[in-house]
Amino acid sequence: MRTEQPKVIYLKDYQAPDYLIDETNLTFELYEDHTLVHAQLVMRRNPELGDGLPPLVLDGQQLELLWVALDDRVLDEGEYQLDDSHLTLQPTARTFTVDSTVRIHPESNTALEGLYKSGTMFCTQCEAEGFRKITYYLDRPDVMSSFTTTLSAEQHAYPVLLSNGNPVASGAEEGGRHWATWQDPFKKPAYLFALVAGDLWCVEDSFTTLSEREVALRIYVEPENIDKCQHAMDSLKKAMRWDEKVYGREYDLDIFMIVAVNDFNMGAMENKGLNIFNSSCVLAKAETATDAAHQRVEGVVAHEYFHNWSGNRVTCRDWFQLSLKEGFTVFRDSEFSADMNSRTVKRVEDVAFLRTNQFAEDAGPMAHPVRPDSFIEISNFYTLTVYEKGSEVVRMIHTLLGAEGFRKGSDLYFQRHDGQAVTCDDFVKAMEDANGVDLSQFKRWYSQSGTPRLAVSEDFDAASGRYTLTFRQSCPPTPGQKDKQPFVIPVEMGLLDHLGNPLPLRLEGEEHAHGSNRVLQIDQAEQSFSFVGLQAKPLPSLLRGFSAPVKLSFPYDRDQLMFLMQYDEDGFNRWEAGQQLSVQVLQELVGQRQRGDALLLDERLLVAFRTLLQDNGLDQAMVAEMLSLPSEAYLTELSEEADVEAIHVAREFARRRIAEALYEPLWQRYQANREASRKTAYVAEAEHIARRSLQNIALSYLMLSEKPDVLAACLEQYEACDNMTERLTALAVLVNSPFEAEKAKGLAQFADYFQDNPLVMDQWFSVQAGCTLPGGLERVQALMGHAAFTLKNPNKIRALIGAFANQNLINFHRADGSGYRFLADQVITLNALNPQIASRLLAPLTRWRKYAPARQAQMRAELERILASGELSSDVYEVVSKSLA
Ligand code: B3K
Ligand code: ZN
Repeated sequence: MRTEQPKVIYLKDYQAPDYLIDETNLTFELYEDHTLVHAQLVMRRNPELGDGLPPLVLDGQQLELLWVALDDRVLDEGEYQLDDSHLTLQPTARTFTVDSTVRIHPESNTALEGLYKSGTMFCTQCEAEGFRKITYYLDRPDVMSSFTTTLSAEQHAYPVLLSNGNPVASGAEEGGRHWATWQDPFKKPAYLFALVAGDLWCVEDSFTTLSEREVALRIYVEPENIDKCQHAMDSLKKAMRWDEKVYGREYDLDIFMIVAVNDFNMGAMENKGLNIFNSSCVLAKAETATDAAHQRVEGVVAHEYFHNWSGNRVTCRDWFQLSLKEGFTVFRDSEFSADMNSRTVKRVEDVAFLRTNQFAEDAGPMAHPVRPDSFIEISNFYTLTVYEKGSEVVRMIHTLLGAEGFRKGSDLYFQRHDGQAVTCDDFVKAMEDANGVDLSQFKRWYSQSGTPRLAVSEDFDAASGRYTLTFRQSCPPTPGQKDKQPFVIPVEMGLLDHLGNPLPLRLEGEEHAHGSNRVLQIDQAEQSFSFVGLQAKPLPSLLRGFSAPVKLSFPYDRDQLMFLMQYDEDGFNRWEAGQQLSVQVLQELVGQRQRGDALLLDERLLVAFRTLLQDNGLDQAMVAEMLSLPSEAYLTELSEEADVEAIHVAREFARRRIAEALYEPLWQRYQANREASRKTAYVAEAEHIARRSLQNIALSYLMLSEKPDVLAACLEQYEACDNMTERLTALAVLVNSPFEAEKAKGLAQFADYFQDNPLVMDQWFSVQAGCTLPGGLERVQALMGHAAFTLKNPNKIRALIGAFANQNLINFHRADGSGYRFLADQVITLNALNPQIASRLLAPLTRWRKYAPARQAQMRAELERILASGELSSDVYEVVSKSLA
């Protein structure tokens, strides 16, 4: 907890460290009621700084110092200063050694930061500033050291002892204990340190690198999960091969380990040679994990592996540079997933996620640049902006330079900075130097927050065959940033003729047309591009592949959108046209509802959906994506002032009309796909995933008809399927239906069968948390009393409380404010247990400006109540105070 006034830390105040740590030698004695940590730090004065010897200020929190020695001499109390976050001593020479022993309590660490216990196992999470809860240290990423780590523990309970690098020695001790020593030859910052001790089994494999080195691969799990590791292992090998092929990056140690733990604040952590994962991002098999979960495992395993170069070999100078490793690595993992699966589907999923969630963040009180310039608590900046928008920024560099130019840039970056802690500027500089380009204006993407708007208008001069597109960019004010300078916005585009054919593109001043797809570079507030040689007015297809994270507007009418849905050669923009059509139609319904008019769905949406369903030549996953109406959360993001009830009613009305009007084609596609699923054993591959996704969305529409045939089909799917993808959808559809008896039976059976599998129980909680029927809050409150629920496990909190507050908008925003009160109560409780989780859970309350005055007042009142609730963690304090500012 915070004892002093929280301090704001600024990028502009960055200073290189006074001292460096060349070697770190650690010994951990793990016991049930405490742990002793002995640290020996071989240090020297930073040679790049002056001659004097300033005091050495080591970071340390929640440590009980037993003794400290300087060059082997134990210091008296008067020879050092101790406060609740530092140990300060005075070196007397330019090189010296600091030894210390501290006592810590992993067994009672509920914040899951530093060294803690997950079940019976010891594990660590040090990023960003968790290492200071393990020992006194220079806990900052620009201090890189080699590590040697010895762990000792009781042999029977902790047969497996792991740390970073290579195992170098081990042995038995008296009293049933044993020890192991690990050595990591690569210098690294403390945030990449890891340790694991537990009763674990492992799945083993190996990988031969491009230069023919043999790497041992191991995935460690608790014994009951040993049958759920194959998918992660396959994903790891694919990722290793892909990084060699696409980036020329080889793995560097002789062993690569992944450990799955149940209690983890995030998805996973890229510790050198010893990745620690939330079990939800490792374990997957047909019977227990959905297609989405399989794809998440593949993506996260790849992400953490890719960090070995983008993050570990080349790391961040300071935490303001977090997107240097995260934005780049998200870009790398999304390209990997696109190559392993369907590229267009992956892009559609990522863009829908970005626009719903990151755009909301960028429009809210916590908006910050991809490279923030200040923070109170760095844990609050592992955000959608740093990760997802950061990835979009790297993607734009890739678009501007082309694949080859980008590769030249990444090669130079890795070669130039291997073993260093660097900045976002260094990354861009390598891209510039390798390609001879100037990206100085482009870098505004790193420093300016907010989502740019790009309004496009057209003009056609029939006499000269000249078609002009005019782009006007603007960016709304965000906290601390009123006026913005123009961004560099790459707009990939094409033009279609009246038959839907792509037109050759020739800009005024060019001798010939060059292809039918190109990237326009917008870098001024207002800018026009004229295409010449056109016989008739074309229809533009703009921002193909979502080539920039902007809100683009063009005055398409609904017929034009239907046309683009069918004919655009860019698959992403076919989906995008469908989304825009759906948004227009839904917004019209919202208006009707607000005026008290009868609801009337534009039949063109039904025509468009029918065409999709009847075309058997289309990728089924894309059909499923296109049939999915924009979420209530996205419609909220698009509203000036969101009307929760009207949005819900409008969307539900549209879903029912679609189900009614397209019952036949939906039923046909459902039956054909379910039939195919029945005949094929589960495989987590693109074509099969596509089939199941269309089958499942069809079922969820069909069930709205409440016909007995559909209920029977749903129950058949629920009972007879061989995989969680089909089973969970059948359950979710049942849970949202009026068939109370079947629902109760299904839920009970499911819980009974899967009660010992926490990850499956998470899905059981989520399905119920997401049920939009009235009484949602009461259901969630009741489920908090279920034996499988605990506030100590982040996955459980996300599955039940997080899913409720983020996805079940109609229930969370109940007019009496009880949803808000409930969430605030949970935040107050969690603030003491796990500040990082508490602070994340708060996000929906921070969006209060989106709602009508009555709701605003209720939400603000809950934020005020949290602020007044007592001693707040810096995590919760920062989010609440900024939201109220
Ligand atoms: N680098 C970790 C993030 C850990 C954050 C802890 N507050 C996961 C990842 O992005 O790979
Ligand atoms: Zn990452």
